[in-house]
Amino acid sequence: MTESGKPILYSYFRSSCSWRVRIASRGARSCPLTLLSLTALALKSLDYETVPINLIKDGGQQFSEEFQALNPMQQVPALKIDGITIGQSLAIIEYLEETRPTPRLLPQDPKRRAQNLSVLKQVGQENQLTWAQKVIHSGFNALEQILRSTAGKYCVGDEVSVADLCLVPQVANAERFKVDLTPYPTISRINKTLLALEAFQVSHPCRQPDTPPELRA
Ligand SMILES: N[C@@H](CCC(=O)N[C@@H](CS)C(=O)NCC(=O)O)C(=O)O
Ligand SMILES: *[C@@H]1O[C@H](CO)[C@@H](O)[C@H](O)[C@H]1NC(C)=O
Ligand SMILES: CC(=O)N[C@H]1CO[C@H](CO)[C@@H](O)[C@@H]1O
Repeated sequence: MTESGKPILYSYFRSSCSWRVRIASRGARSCPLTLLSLTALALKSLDYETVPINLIKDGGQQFSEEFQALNPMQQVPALKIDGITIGQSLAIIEYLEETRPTPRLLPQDPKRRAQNLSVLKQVGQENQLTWAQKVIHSGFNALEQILRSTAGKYCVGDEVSVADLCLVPQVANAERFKVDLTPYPTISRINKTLLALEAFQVSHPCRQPDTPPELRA
């Protein structure tokens, strides 16, 4: 916690796992009060402060002794909250879901939740593998097929869920690695719908406290 008592997110603007967590939360600096109600409608309202961890500078700030003491995995994101520090984006999101259940990001019905977790797993696993085109293609092939039966407006019906928090950063990865997305019309459609939401915009890599000026938009 900071002196102000706010949770701290250790984050890197370009990190897709960090972006997942940013969508679920609400950065103190990136969300003006006037937009608050909009965000709260879609996702959890959690005020936090960002401590940027530059993965490239100084040989990687994630390897510093100070950060290693916080997260022995030496990766972002990590969240300091309620007196503990949590690593792993999905573990963080799960903790937020348990402790700040509104609005829910996992379906209430266990069956829906389980089925939809397969969507999540597909995307989540994808992120832990190398960011090679080949791997993104194989993940997206499977996901596109799953989404045909699960998707409404978003990945799972018409409510934003954890799967959506994983999808958008992964599409950004795919674009970065010049993956041809024409075989994935459902993924592309949902990506566009989600990126129109304010919570996905304020959490975007081009709008973080540590985004370099030349990449800001
Ligand atoms: N499974 C982890 C993956 C985290 C991860 O891969 N973080 C990357 C950035 S996207 C990182 O910190 N890389 C630094 C390094 O590997 O040195 C999660 O979901 O949080
Ligand atoms: C994802 O959505 C954004 C915003 O509409 C867009 O700029 C980007 O090209 C989209 N990517 C795909 C693959 O649809
Ligand atoms: C609400 C919803 O869309 N649930 C879906 C979760 O995923 C399975 C397929 O894996 C669908 O059959 C469910 O309808």
